[in-house]
Amino acid sequence: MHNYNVIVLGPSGSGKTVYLASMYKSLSIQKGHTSFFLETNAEQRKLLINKYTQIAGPGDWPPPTQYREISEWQFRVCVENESQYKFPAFQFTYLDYAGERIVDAKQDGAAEAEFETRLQEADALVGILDGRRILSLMRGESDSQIFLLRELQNILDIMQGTRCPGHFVITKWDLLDGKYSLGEVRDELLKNEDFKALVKQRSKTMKLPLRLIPISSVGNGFAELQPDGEMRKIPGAQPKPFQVEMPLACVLPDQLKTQLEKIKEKELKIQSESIETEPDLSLWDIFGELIGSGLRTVRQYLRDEFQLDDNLLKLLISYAEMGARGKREEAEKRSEELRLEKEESLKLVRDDKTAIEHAIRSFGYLVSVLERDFPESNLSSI
Ligand SMILES: Nc1nc2c(ncn2[C@@H]2O[C@H](COP(=O)(O)OP(=O)(O)OP(=O)(O)O)[C@@H](O)[C@H]2O)c(=O)[nH]1
Ligand SMILES: [Mg+2]
Repeated sequence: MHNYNVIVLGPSGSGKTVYLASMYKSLSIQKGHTSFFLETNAEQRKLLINKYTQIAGPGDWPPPTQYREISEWQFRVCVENESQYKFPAFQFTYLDYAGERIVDAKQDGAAEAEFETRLQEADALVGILDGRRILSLMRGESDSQIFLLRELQNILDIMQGTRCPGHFVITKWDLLDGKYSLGEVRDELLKNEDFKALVKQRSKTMKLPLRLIPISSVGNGFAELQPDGEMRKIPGAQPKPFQVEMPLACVLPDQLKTQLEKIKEKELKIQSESIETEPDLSLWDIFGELIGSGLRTVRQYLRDEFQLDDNLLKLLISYAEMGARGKREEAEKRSEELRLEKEESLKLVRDDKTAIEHAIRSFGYLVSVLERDFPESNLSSI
């Protein structure tokens, strides 16, 4: 089973652990929208469920992750077919670093070396932007400078040194929802020169997918930020996690996109053209029709998990190539098509291969929903 390493980076208190517990809880049962589920071992399940119970219950929030504790969570994406047979499709290893480590990483040699190794092995980076800090930034409050100078800068420095796809996740979106749009938040962040430079470097020069995903681990109406800074739980309210599945769903489609960009670069080198002089060439421009030998050449470069059925591969390539360029109606049409295809493919699940194909279709569908509802989430078009 293919494993993807995902590193969650963010300062202390930004909501990393609450997000992972909430994602696991939301995805631990296969439901219509997602149509796969997450499984973990008995020990981690207990820990995550305990954390979630603490989050959802009336008492205190779970305590911060300890400095020495590197939490590593293993999630298997499984698909259950209509006869209730379960097939594992992929594994995701999530690394949840204690926030303090990110800020102080440079002070501890051994920890820094280990962290570096992990970074080089990562398939995706998730930079956590604390929704509460973003709220201060939008309001022009004084502590927003701390956010920009210290917290955001640390995440940017770390991302700068890597070549894997990444996204920014804005946590605690419940605090911003209805007050500010994602477009407004994005524009405010882009006023920061370093943020803007990173976005440009990743999307234009490195051709890496980059997203800005709003999530809320508890949803609207569960907690209220008090003037003294306390995050007070509203008595009797139930959590309704919002978009916690999206960052996970983006990992595979973004990996495919990254691989396709590398293929283009290699092929252009062979054809002795430079990707810089021809920035927006599609795979079709380079290989001609993606049938027969064109598709075979692309396949030679693709990693094992993307050695899919011809039709599915072509479909995924066409969506990856379309990226953020489509209009709203196209985005709606695309997500509806993907929803229907995903439902059809569930009926065909009978072994690991068909389960993998179904899981990939489900991820593609979720990404299309994200791009439909939050077109500004795709930073590649900046
Ligand atoms: N309103 C709101 N508050 C949240 C949400 N998620 C987390 N919080 C608040 O943020 C606090 C910190 O969340 P954690 O997940 O523990 O933060 P962390 O990033 O793991 O922090 P460290 O473990 O110290 O690195 C929680 O105790 C909550 O008060 C959310 O979705 N909405
Ligand atoms: Mg934590």
